Amino acid sequence: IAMGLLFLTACSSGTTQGGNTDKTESKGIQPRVIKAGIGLNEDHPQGQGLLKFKEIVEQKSGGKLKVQTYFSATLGDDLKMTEALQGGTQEITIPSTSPLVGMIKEFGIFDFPFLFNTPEEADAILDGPIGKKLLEKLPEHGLIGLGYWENGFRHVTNSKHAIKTADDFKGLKLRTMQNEVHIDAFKALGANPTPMPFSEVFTALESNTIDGQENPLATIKSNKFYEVQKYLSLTKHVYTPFVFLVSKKFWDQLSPEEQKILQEAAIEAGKYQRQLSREEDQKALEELKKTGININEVSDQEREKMAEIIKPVVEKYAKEFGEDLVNELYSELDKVRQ
Ligand code: TF8
Repeated sequence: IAMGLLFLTACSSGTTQGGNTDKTESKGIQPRVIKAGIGLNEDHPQGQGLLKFKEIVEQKSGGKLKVQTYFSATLGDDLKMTEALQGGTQEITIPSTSPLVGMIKEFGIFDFPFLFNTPEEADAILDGPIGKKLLEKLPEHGLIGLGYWENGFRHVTNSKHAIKTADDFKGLKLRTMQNEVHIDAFKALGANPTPMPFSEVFTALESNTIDGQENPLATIKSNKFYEVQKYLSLTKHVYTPFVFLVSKKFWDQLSPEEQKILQEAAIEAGKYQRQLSREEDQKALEELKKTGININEVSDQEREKMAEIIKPVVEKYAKEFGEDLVNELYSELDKVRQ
């Protein structure tokens, strides 16, 4: 009896310490419905990764935690869904880090053009101390970050002409993400950047409100941009990640057991998602060739020229995001490259 009492006391003090009035630790796994929305389609690696996450969560929870999936921005664009997480009306979303830079400026280091050469370099930084440090900034904004997934290397499409040299950017009206590094980088190249949410891009291309956009091949394929674009130039000008976000309001109601299930599922599904994303990057190129869009390579020499033109922009933002952080980023990258 004495031991039983001791156990009960330990449990209840554990929960009051967490600041919760309900006894989360004794709840184990509760039946819950988790609303998860993303901006891209179900057939995109982001959508397939979310389905994998759902499968893992439902299996690990014995069917008690149900993940309701919403694809193709039906719940809104990246920023709107992130706000819904903060307000507690949606539980999960997986946005690009780029539009979150208005909230946490340091995420902008991942928007530096020509930073990563391979997806593996990105993995090492995102899964290492720098990636972790940035996830730790999320809770004060009402968000929990469970890790990074892959969006990938971005390439430019447009309706005017092939981009073969740095000069070819001049005068092009290009949609960018809502992100100052991207806006300033394209300005430096002489383009006319037009930031807008992703969900508006197809229509803007179709109506010629803009000449072009830039995204990874899987997205250009899945969202059928080849139907409204003539040229795809393999600029590989920047790698951008996704971040797996959970509403903190929701997270704080979960038992440690439930939190563990979501954390593990986000990582496990993320491994699957990255793998798929890399396979799809290759496959999408082959399939895009069949659509009739004009595809051209961009020489390393021209990509270096572009990087040179953008360098002052990167230097400006390195100061703004914190030189210690940026120096740490470069030295971590050096380690990975050895
Ligand atoms: C963009 C991003 C998007 C994603 C997605 C809609 O261009 O690459 O594809 O963030 O959530 O806005």
